[in-house]
Amino acid sequence: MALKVYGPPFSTCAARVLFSLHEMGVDYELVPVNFSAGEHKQPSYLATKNPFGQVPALEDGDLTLFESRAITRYIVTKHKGMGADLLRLDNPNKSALVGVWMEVEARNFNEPISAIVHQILVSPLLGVTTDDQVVETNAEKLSKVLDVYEERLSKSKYLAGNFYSLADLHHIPYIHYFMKTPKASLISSRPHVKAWWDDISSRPASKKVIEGMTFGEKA
Ligand code: GS8
Repeated sequence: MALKVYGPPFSTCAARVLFSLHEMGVDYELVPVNFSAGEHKQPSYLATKNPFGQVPALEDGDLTLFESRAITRYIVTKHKGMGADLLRLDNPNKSALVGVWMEVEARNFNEPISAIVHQILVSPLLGVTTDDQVVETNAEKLSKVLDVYEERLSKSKYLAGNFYSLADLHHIPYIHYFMKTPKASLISSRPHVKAWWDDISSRPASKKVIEGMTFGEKA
């Protein structure tokens, strides 16, 4: 039985899981979760999929997981040898560097970029006015993070080294939407960051998932 991913494909966190499944060549069934109807807040969803009432959730046989980054690690570990070697599990040094940059994405990068995307792209869809002050504060924070990325990517092609890894992949969902905002120049004005983004977003697996990330509703 194919594993099941719960979540709308436009959701950044659900998409993060889909990128890893496509990279590993794993079949899956995408089970839509209707945000507008509040399906993710229903008692049965909370009890059996994700107690925090969010997407994604993953079901693989008896195993149910939530938290997109934990799910991608599970997929890559379980299907090691099938697709791209995205965790470098056989090499402690490389694997540790993948771990470092996965932490950087989750702790330094995600917060400012998600705030900007939500303010500029999501708020208007919800009838809420964009708070320019929040955008500017987070753009400043993101710039500082991207300065570190620019330096790092001038020394290696990808974040953890000269190999594509989950550390890179985890960035794709938010940058995809961010590039549709007037703040996209924070990426495109940094030559190494821009070259890295062009590279990771044009991988066949990336292109396939990005096709489904149409922004009609909420990211
Ligand atoms: C965050 C999940 C999350 O924010 C993860 O899986 O990585 N740390 C978790 N999910 C959002 C959609 S992300 O586009 C979500 O479900 N939002 C709806 C809500 O909170 O009601």
